[in-house]
Amino acid sequence: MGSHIFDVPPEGAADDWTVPQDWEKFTDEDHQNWKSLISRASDVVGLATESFGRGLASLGLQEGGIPDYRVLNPRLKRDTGWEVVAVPGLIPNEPFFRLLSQRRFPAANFLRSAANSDYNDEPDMFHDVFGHLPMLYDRAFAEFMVAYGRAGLRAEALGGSDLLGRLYLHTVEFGLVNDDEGLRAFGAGMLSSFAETKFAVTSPEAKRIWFDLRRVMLTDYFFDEFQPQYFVIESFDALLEEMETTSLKAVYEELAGRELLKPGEPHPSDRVFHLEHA
Ligand code: HBI
Ligand code: FE
Repeated sequence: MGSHIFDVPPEGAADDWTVPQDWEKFTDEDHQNWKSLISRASDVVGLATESFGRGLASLGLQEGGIPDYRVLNPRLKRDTGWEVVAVPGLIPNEPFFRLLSQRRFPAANFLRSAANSDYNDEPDMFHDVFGHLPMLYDRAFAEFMVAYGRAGLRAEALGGSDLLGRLYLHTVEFGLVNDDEGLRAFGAGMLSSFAETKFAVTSPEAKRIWFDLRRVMLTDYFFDEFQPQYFVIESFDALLEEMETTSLKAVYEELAGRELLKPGEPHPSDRVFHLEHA
């Protein structure tokens, strides 16, 4: 597992766990590393939902090297109402959920090394800034993220944190959407890996199941290999609507103690998504 995992705020962190991005600390090598990551990743735009490409372009992420959050924020705020804040890595649930509920996206302040540019087992600045930020350009998705943060703050007391965490994983990290252009990717963990995006969106070998809230909350996952199944939402409006109209407290109670489905394990209620229906 990665080394940037914190349960106590590191030196220099504020009460909300944010740290200065300290953009000046990045070396020419870091900027080159960012440029090579971004240049390869532009292949995913054609496989991603429209708002991802719009966000990428509007944020100008493909120009220059590592973006300075002080330069990104006025544009991000104007376009989406969100801002990006630097955090030292994976932070505890409470500050994470609180930041999302405040439309402050927590992005790591370190970049993966060029050595393991293909995959890394913890969110770094490339995963956060390239994978997550452009998706905030979809209004319904951005509102879903706020609703998710608010739900997260309540979930701890209701014993629903793990269930909610799997909802996030199977949508915000590895979700697919069947939108006007057809089947497209929107999950950040997927979009920061061209190979997995290509597989999930185009391969006849990939297993795709229509999204079902309870099903995803009970589905375990891998974090170090391709997901053995992907969930397809019908739209961001539908995902937001479900988040805003479902009593999560009742769902947590209904699912408490239920055995998890292993990654890739089928369930009798699964509605298979057929690629030819895209
Ligand atoms: N959950 N508690 C917690 N803390 C994090 O930093 C965190 C998370 N879930 C997902 C997540 N980070 C990643 O998606 C980052 O890319 C934001
Ligand atoms: Fe992430």
